[in-house]
Amino acid sequence: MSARARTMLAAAWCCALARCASPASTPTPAREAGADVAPVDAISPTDTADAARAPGAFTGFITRGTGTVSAACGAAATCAPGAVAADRATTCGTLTEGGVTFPLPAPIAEGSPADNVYDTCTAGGDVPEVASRLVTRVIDADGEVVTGYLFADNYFELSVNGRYVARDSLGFTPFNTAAVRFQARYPMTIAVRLVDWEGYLGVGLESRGGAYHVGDGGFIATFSNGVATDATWRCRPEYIAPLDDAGCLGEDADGNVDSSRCPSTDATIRCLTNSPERNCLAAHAALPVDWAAPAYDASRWTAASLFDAARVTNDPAYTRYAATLFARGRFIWTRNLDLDNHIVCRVTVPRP
Ligand SMILES: [Ca+2]
Ligand SMILES: [Ca+2]
Repeated sequence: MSARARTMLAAAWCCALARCASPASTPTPAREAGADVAPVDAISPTDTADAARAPGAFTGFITRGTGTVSAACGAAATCAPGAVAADRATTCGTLTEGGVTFPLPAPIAEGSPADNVYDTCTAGGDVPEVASRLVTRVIDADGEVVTGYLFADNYFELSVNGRYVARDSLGFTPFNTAAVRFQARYPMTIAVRLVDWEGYLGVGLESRGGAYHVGDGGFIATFSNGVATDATWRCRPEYIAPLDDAGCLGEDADGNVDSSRCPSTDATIRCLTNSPERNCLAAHAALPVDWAAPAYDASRWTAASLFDAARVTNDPAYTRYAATLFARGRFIWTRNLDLDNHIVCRVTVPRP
């Protein structure tokens, strides 16, 4: 990796660690809208020398093994006494390799969490009165007031027109359904950071019955102005794990990374049976710092992939509202629902 590339990548992740995740506080770099972060050379812990890459090969960063758990995690919540306890603790951490520190599983915004329509952590499940107590987040005072409902497996952060609106109140589990209200003008850019959370930070794994398991993601949202998650959204992965070998990753000329050719099941990823906490690899692609900004041109990002609800979840946080709040939406993600653990998606809609 060249010194310039390392500096650029380090700056991007230092920004992430400084919790610049709120798009409102993300500085817009002095470059043309639509320009992508300059590609960086592929690097592996086992091969740190600059080397020629095959055309179409991944140009991001590869790490090996788990990171360090942080003392605090902004996406963790303390459930009420007597509530359904989370079966998976929400932890955050970092992994430093090659002079670059990566936030795990993603940088977490410091902004206020969204209210919930369904919450078994701090409420008894359904919260029917939530719509009446939503506070409108004013992005543009002359804009339209919009109410949205969001379900993420496992975590979302929402921004509209480049400004932070709300984040998921529960990082890992239990699953929850969020409600938001904001006021914003058209054209309206709705952008989400999405995380399939993990129990073993840095290798994209969780524990299922004591065994290592590759969890999957998924996100669905509908908004009162007619917007809903569908194939018109554009998505890009940032953190991909677990991997045996980064050679399965592809990357097109527009910087779209594709992990769909990589082994993606518990049975086919070899490192799961070979001390995964030490041996599984992860890929980290650089995101443009202004990825959520209205001026950023995401038209060349890969279109969101659609997934059947049955492939994503059977949790009541979704199924109780599948035919009502979420009837107009589809579950979206990048092309790999299993390995792509931290992704971003966005859509820009003209005046309806
Ligand atoms: Ca959640
Ligand atoms: Ca996963």
